[in-house]
Amino acid sequence: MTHQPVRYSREGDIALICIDNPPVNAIGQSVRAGLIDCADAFAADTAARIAVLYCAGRTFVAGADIKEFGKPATAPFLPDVVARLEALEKPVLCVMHGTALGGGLELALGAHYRIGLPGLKTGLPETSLGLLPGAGGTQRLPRLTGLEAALEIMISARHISADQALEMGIIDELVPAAQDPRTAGLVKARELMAMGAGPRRLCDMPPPQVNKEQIDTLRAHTAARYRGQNAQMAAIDAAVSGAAMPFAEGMKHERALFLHLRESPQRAALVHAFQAERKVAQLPELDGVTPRAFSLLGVVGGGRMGSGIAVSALLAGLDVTLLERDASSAAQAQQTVAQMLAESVKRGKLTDEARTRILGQQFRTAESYAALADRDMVIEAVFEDMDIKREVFTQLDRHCKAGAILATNTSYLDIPQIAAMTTRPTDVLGLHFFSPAHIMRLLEIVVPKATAPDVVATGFAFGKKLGKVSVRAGVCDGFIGNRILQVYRAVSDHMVLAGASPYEVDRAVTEFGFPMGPYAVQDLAGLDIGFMTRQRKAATRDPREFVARWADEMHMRGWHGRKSGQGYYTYDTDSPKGRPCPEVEAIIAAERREYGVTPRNFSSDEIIARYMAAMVNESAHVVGEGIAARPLDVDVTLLHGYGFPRWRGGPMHWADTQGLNQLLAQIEAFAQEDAHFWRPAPLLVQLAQEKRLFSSLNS
Ligand code: T1G
Repeated sequence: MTHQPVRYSREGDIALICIDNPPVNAIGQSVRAGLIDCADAFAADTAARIAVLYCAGRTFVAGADIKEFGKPATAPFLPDVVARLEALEKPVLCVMHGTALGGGLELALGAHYRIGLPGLKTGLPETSLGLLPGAGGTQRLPRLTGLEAALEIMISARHISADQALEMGIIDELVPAAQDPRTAGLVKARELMAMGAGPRRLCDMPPPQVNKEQIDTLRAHTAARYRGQNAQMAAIDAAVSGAAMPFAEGMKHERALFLHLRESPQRAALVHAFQAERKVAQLPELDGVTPRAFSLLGVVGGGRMGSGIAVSALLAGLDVTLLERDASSAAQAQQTVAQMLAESVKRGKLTDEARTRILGQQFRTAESYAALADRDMVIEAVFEDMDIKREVFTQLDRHCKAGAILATNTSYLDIPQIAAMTTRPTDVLGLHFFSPAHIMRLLEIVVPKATAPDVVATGFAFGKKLGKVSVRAGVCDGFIGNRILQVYRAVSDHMVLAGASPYEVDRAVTEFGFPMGPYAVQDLAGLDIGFMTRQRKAATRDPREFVARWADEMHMRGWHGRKSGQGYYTYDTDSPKGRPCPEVEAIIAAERREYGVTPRNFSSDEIIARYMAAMVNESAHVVGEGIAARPLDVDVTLLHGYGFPRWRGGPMHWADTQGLNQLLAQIEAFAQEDAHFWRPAPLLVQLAQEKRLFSSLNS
């Protein structure tokens, strides 16, 4: 018998409409059709006086089926399904549990009564997918909560809690104790019948009041906050216009806006990002491999990174022993961890009691490697120096139990070389966190050839436990993210040498959608970091590679960026965010003269064309060499670790939208200026010739 995603049944005079479409009861065509059939069955069932709509499984409907986007829309359409429910002459009660989101909340709003189970989260996150609520959410929710509250939910795309939903009137009642949705529905339905409750339709409620001044402010704020994005402004348009027209007209207006966004490149990019960050942990090498234990974690090094890693693990419920070299460093680490946990309490991620419990029971510092003997996994986060790593891994090898996993957080040192310092190279891998480690979600799992499959699987299980987005990386200088970063920073320097100012490059890059440009980022990270990287690479650098000397000159002057008040930008009370610095431009001009360069102008378009061509080309090298498993792995890395604008999907998704032939032609033209830097990636050449897209490699 084929699975029925929506089932109709009756208990006495109560009809039960149950959606059962794992894993999250997404509303695809079969669910929509099933709901229409059940609505018709309920209407015709003279013995049924009220209907309970609920879901089986872990959550009420989590939204329309994202997998259907990009394909032709198929009837019955969700707005019509919701309208069918709402129009029923007998009352419909909806029981919401889990994450009732998007089309799930809109379906619930089509019911006449709504109750929530403890732990319910709800909301209209469509704008995070480049859409707006397209099944009446922009019309019904404002009638329930008021316009501003509804718009805040749509624009922020945040999940609101059960208590907030009750307070806003989205649910009529929060069921006190954890019950299964069916039982809770039957109890409430009997109550409603006893009250003689009839249909209560949101479409019949008066439209929300519009405070023009507040809406204008909201429009301005949203346009600035979501610069370049379409969905948020469209949601405002749909809801505000709907408030000034009959319900049916408002629904038509919402539908037109929704269908337009559904076909937009931004929707395609955002859905790609959503699917990619889930697919990135799905790797054939992990199939059927059982991870090792990792609940007892050791961290070596209690600086910002080590403490951040410890806090990330503590927040995930792991037990952590943090090793420092002496009592004062251990005390400092203890203080850093306690402070980071206090910040988590302030951000509402943790209760004060939980923080006390963590510090009392789950966390401890130590000064002897013997304290790590019971650890399932140890992550080293000490200074980026091979001699120090050698000392640490020699000690770990000596003290850690057999089967313990030894991980390094190094950003660029040679992990196979570190592994060779131990007698257990199969148990060694890289876990490259991004600072601050307890906030940034990206985790590069760097896998030397010798690493055992269950060690890799443990890295991914550990990353999932910590709520990270884990990406598998092969071994090379900079792994995936930093390797690509170095190239688009280099192309920026090439353009600055040729005549662009650092400030023009930063402006073009922020207009493209990055939060900051490459020079502002270097100021933030510290120009001394860049100086040390250049020094490190000097010995092995290809002599054909251009390296700007102005950055060294700035370093010599003690200009270390934001932390010293002077970098590419000048930072002071007048310009806390930094202002261009004529002295920097003079230093750059002097270097141009040394190279005999006559500076020329660069338009923002040319800056972006070169910036993105360099980024895509290096990304294609990274995928072609197997450092990244698929193009989507590069997209996820750049989205989650380097500020790539999510509504553009990542460099490889973006490249597909531009056309690989066009990009290859640009790179080949640039290669006339510098064949070494602009060597076309073989994978890009191959795909362009075969008229394929990077996405064809994401399966
Ligand atoms: N459609 C299809 N599949 C979905 C899905 C959806 N809406 N949501 C999740 N999945 C899949 C997901 O791909 C994964 O699959 C599995 O479910 C578990 O998800 C008309 C147009 C609900 C909070 O934006 O936020 O309604 O990888 O790993 O961490 O106005 O999924 O196992 O094969 O994320 O527990 C609006 C999107 C849609 C919610 C659960 N709804 N989903 O998180 O599990 S647009 C959303 C989420 C819409 C209407 C509009 C999360 C979650 P696989 P997961 P999780």
